[in-house]
Amino acid sequence: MKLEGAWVLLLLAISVSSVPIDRKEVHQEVKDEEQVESMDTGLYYDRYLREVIEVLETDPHFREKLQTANTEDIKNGRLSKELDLVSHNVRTRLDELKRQEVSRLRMLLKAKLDSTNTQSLQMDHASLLKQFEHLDPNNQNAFEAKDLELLISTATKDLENYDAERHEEFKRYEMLKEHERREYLKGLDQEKREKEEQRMQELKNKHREHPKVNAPGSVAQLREVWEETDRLDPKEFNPKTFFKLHDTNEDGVLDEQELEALFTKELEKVYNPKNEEDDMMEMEEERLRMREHVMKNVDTNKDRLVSLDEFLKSTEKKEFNTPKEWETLDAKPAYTEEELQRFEAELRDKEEELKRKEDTLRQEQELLKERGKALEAQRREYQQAVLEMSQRQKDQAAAEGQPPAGPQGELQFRPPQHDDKAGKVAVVENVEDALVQNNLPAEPPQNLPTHT
Ligand SMILES: [Ca+2]
Ligand SMILES: [Ca+2]
Repeated sequence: MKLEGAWVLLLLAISVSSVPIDRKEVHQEVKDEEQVESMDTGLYYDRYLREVIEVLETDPHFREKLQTANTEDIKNGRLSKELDLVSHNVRTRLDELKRQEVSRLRMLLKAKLDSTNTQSLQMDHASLLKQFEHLDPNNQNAFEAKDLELLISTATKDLENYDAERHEEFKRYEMLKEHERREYLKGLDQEKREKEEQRMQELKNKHREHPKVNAPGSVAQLREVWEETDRLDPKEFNPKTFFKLHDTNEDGVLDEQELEALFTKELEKVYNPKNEEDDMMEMEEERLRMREHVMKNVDTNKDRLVSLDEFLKSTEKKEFNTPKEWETLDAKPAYTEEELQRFEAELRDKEEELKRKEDTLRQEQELLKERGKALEAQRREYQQAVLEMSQRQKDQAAAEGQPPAGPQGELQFRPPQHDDKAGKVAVVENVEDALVQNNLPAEPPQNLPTHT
């Protein structure tokens, strides 16, 4: 599972929260490191982000600044300025990380250009690198304050867009599923189609039959976790204890992962990986919706983390105690018919484009074959010409009573009546040399169609 929103600040905060002083804290540090390890922001530069943070936290000065920094300091770039004061050794390691990242991005660019068949011989790396916003492309060899600032701001922005992108991705997944279903049904005869349609409808109905799902974050939902997962007495339900129990990394806040873990019990009422009718992709979408619902109501300072204070305040609200049923995904379709039509049109366009590319390739192949044949014919013609020329030379030499010339034009005294063959070969070699020097076409003409 991905940690979409416990963004840079959290990563930074986790790193600094672990200064080993006594045994207990050493344990804590091990736990924190595991935590950082297990987190995946889902960003394509996730590894670079983590490594930069890891290196930065080895610097005592930066570490100290981090401990006193607040969200604003980090967001507005004030923290990045502290980079000028970190040790030389740390700077060198950061420079190295940046060079590695730039080199990785170059490889990505190259792979992308190769896949689109763009002529990449004159690739302008410096300007192409500008499309990556998480580092400063103007300076490819050193990690500067600007790099840290860009890394933090880009990661924050990207993580904020991440949920929206996930919803969009899910929608496309559902549309593709429906498209394939319709195509499959189209290919059947009427009798079979009706049977299949009925079978599919039954599965759909079966999926919809499930116990009622409690609204995430409501007292009913939390009590169920308390009772069935934590195995505690329902009469003793206590929000503060509940919070502490589920703050599994003990950093004082519930992050998105910890929150999402609370919904497993509810999700299991609807989704079972063993059932044909239950789609686990839908389960993950449902989990995301639940987390967003709770964050919207509970995370009042919008830092994508639930503090104890925010949590306790939410339990005092009226909605918390009013039992409400959660409307699951199957209640309404993820897309409209028009959206599906548009999606199918896009699919058709893509298919046609692929077909066009295939046709072009086939034509090129034909052209190459034809050219090969023409070259072969040309080669034979030259060979014939060479033979004829050598015969003429030989005849001429015989007529003049001279021995034929050697490869270097030297005289070779061999009476033609005794050693006919050797003389012929020597002359042939000579003529071939002459042909090459006269620049007769040895290469095919360079008018192959270019790739598009
Ligand atoms: Ca936590
Ligand atoms: Ca919060």
